[in-house]
Amino acid sequence: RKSNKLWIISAAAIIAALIICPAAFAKVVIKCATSTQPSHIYNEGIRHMAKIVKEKSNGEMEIQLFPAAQLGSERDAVEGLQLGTLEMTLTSTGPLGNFVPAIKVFNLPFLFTSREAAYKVLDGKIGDQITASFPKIGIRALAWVENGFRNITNSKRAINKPADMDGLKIRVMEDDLFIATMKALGASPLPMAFGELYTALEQKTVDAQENPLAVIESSRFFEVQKYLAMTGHFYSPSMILVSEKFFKGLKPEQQKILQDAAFDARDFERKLSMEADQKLEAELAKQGMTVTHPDKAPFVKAVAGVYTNPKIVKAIGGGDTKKGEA
Ligand code: EAX
Repeated sequence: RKSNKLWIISAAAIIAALIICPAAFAKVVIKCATSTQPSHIYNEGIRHMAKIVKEKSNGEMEIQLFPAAQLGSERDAVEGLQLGTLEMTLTSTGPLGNFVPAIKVFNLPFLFTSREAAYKVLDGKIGDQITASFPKIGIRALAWVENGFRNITNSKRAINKPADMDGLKIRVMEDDLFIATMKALGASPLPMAFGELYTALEQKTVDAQENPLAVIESSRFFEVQKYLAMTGHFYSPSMILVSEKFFKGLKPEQQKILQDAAFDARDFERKLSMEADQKLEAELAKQGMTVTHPDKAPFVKAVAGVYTNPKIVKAIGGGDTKKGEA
């Protein structure tokens, strides 16, 4: 008798729990990998997105953030999405040209002179066409976010003109356009994953690197780099990406929650990026960096050949890569 009653009570309790709180029984865990340090704007953007997703799904969906390349490089993350071993990443376009060649177009130096111009293209027809081509490679592109305008740091000398770049060993992201650009400026580029960069600078494997101020500050490159030149030579877009396999397995309402939250995170993150540019130059100077503002015209002139280099043109068109299909 007693055990029968207990059984009924516990069954009722489980049913009640399922009605009140189905999330406890059907949780969607979304692991998200980034390569930058926890305080960087990417991770602020993802935490913002995680909060919205949690609220909108009544706790049914949870984004778990793994920053600082804990789960591997940006390239590893992209491959993880394709395999379905990782659900989500926020990555720069650095490694993406190896998967979707059309992305390389955004790796051209001095392509955008303002954020507004970049947003117009990325959030418009061209950006949409590129994101629409991602499912073919097993990835869903949710939104264009931002890394920002890249500036050059080094441990050797102040940079005021292209000639000051001569012979500098500079780490670049893994794409032929970055290599071609730095060669055109007279430097010796070395492609390397971001996670290895601080140590490479510290041990002087390379003299220089280039990144937006928000990355330079959050990764504490000021500890190992003395000079900062505000060249703004690349506008570096980034993307919020999820595994297509994972996305397809979600309910339509869950897909919508994720997509809407990504757009919200995009606007939030871009604002942080803009604010970082406004305040971090002074902060980095305070940390001991010598900041220069080179005249950009000679730099623009020096890299003009990158736009007409037949190999580069072919690569952007998709003819020079192994895996891409766009
Ligand atoms: O995406 O590799 C880089 O320099 C990137 O700017 C960084 O990982 C942020």
